[in-house]
Amino acid sequence: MTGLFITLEGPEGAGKSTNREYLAERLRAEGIEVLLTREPGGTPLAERIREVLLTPGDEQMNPDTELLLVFAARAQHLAEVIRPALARGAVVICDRFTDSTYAYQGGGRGLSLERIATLETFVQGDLRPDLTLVFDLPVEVGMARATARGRLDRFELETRVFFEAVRSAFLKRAEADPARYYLLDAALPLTQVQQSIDALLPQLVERVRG
Ligand code: Z5A
Repeated sequence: MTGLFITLEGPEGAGKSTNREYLAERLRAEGIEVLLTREPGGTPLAERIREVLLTPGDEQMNPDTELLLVFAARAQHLAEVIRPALARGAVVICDRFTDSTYAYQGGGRGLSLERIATLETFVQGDLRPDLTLVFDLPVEVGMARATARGRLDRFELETRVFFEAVRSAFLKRAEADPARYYLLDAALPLTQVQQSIDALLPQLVERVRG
C-alpha cells in the first residue's frame, strides 16, 4: 500500500498554513488518515535546522550552505516521517517541499537548477509529490500579509526582486507539468480559495481509495 503525497507551495503569505489545515480536515472527514507536516522541519532535528535557516544573524549565510541545510533537513524528514507515513497508506500533506528549493535557492538565490536536481535525486531517490497545490499571489499582497503578522524571518527580509524571482519559478514549474500542479489564485478571499480546494476533493478521495 502506498499513500498519497501532497505538497503546498507558493510565496510567503499565500495561505498555505491556513489551507493545509482545511484540506486535512476535509480528508479526515472522509475517514482518511492524514499526516500534516512542513518544511523545513517536521522532526525535532529538522526543526533545529529550520531555526538556523530562518533566524536572521550577523554572519551572512552562504547560498550553498543554505541549499545543503534545506536538503539535510529534508533527508531527516523523509526518513523519519514522510516515507513511513506513505508506506502505511496515509495521505501526507507537506507545507513546502522541493519546489520551494527550486523557487528560493534556484529562482531567488540564482543557484544552478542542475545542482538542485542532483541533490533532489540524492536525497529523495525517485520520490516526488503526487500533487502540488501552488498558491499564487502578487508579491506585494504576500509581503503585506507577512508584514502585518509581525517579526520577519531571514527570508522575509529579502527584496521584492528576490520574491518576484521566487514567484516566477513556482509559476514556471506549474506550467511545465500541469498533471502534477494545481494552481490556485491565493489573492482571492479565503472562501473562494477553499472552494477551489473543495473542487479537488472527489478526485483525491478516489485516488486514496484506489
Ligand atoms: N524555504 C526555502 O528557502 N527552501 C526550501 O526548500 C524550503 C523552504 C522548504 C519557510 O517559511 C521559509 O523557508 C520560506 C522559504 C524557505 N520563506 N519564507 N518566507 P514558512 O513556510 O514557514 O513561511 P511562509 O511561507 O513565509 O509562511 P507564511 O508567511 O505563514 O505563509 P503561508 O503559510 O502561505 O500563509 P498563512 O500563514 O496561511 O497566511 C498568512 C496570513 O494571510 C494570515 O494572517 C492569514 O490569515 C492570511 N490569509 C491567508 N489566506 C488569505 C486570503 N485568501 N485572503 C486574505 N488573507 C488571507
